[in-house]
Amino acid sequence: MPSVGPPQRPSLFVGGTWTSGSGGAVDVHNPFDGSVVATIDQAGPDDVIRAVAAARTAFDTGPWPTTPVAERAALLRRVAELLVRDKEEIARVETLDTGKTLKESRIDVDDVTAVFRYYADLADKEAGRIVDVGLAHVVSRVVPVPVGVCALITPWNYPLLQLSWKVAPCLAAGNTCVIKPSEVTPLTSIMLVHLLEEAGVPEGVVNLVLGDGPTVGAPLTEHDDVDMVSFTGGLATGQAIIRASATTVKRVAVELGGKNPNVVFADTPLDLAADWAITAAFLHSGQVCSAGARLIVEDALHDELVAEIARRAERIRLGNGLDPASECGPLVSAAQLAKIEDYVASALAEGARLVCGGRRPDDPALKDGFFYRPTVFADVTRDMRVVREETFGPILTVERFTTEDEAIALANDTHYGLAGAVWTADQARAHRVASALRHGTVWINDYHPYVPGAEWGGMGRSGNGRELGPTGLAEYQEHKHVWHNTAPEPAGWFEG
Ligand code: TXE
Repeated sequence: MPSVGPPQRPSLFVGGTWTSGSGGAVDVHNPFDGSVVATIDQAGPDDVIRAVAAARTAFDTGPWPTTPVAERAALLRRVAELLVRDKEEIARVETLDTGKTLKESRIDVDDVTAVFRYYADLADKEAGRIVDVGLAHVVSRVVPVPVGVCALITPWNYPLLQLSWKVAPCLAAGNTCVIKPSEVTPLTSIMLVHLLEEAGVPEGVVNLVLGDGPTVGAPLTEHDDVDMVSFTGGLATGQAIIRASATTVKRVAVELGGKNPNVVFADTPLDLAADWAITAAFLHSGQVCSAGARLIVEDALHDELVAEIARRAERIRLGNGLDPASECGPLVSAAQLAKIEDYVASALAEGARLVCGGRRPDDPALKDGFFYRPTVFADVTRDMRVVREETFGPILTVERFTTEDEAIALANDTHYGLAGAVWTADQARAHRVASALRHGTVWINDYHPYVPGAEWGGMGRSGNGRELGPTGLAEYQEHKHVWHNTAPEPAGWFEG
């Protein structure tokens, strides 16, 4: 049945049944005006234990891990069809939950649909391989097998999209899972689980628990019966998850954000550079792990570009994500707004020059939302917190360079390494700089695009493992070697 409206209670999904949790119920609020969008159930520790047990049983007793890949792929394709059917409603709920514009939410649902299709196609082609060991009586096969029970823990900025990058390859590979969305934006994850159920996912294969990190996320990462944790979120949480996983030696894949350089050489047309600088930095109010938050500009273009960016940033229309006139919605929460205000205060205290923004909007229509004006700082230095740390909000810092080597050194001077871009009309230079950047994704004369077939992930403290592409499927597989001796003879090693 098509989805109508935000999801209703009961909202946990355990062992194929919708159930309320022992953690009570909470309201989910719209970051635009604080209104209640939905009321949902919260899991308690006992619900986490039940969900892991259901996933364990479904993995150990099947049939999902041994279901032919063509059937698993068919289920993913059915999910894609249901996403197409429910696109408008899911996009609307994503906007109510996150505050992002409806235009962006619609793109997210299209991207999610493409991800399900991509992994359906890829799973269909999974063949393993034969290794020729040069012995006529031996068959040596390497076969991909699922890892087991996977905990999929997701953040609030791209709730549905991030979940699809995990759950589609996880299921394609034959695993079972427990999904734990961000407590801040859980609604479209609940909707997606409804679609997975409608598409016919067997009992216990997909489980959903809702709640915060300490109560619901942490026990998942410590549980003996969870074989793998895939996590996208903040650096500190990722570090805690890696530590928690050590006891049971779980497989861990983490994507922990970035502090991404956007390098602009002076031969880039001013309009193009300014347009893409603000798109890179302020899309979704900068709450994007790959946001181009560090603009690094060649001297000759610096002053003119900063002035043009400020002119454009001042004109960005903030508003209700459901209003087609809005170009940017609010920040997701009061906590995120407070964090941004703190970064702005620290930048000013450390001597950065405020070029524009640096405050909440005056418009009384926005007073109930978590809005913050797009903010640009120039004359920053590399040791400032605002340059080193991920702010995850509408703050752009601008640094300048004279030589190509200097640009590269600045762009790589970060503990993170998720994404970056280089803008220049000189194609040879573009490729030299792109090769030198230690970042998981590098764009040349572009910013933000990604495709399901190309890997996504970080170097350094941006994380380990990859999502999307063939590697995004391999994360959820063990590669098992089966050696078959068709004519065994005594080893003759010991005399016996
Ligand atoms: O993320 P958390 P928060 C960055 C961004 C942001 C900061 C904090 O800089 O300002 O992180 O955001 C669950 N064990 N990113 O606090 O806490 C939590 O419930 C297991 C970058 O919202 O990392 C949620 O489901 N799980 C980022 C998820 O982890 C735990 C996207 C993410 O929340 C847990 C979002 C624990 N101990 C924020 N503690 C990106 N990489 O794109 C929390 N969680």
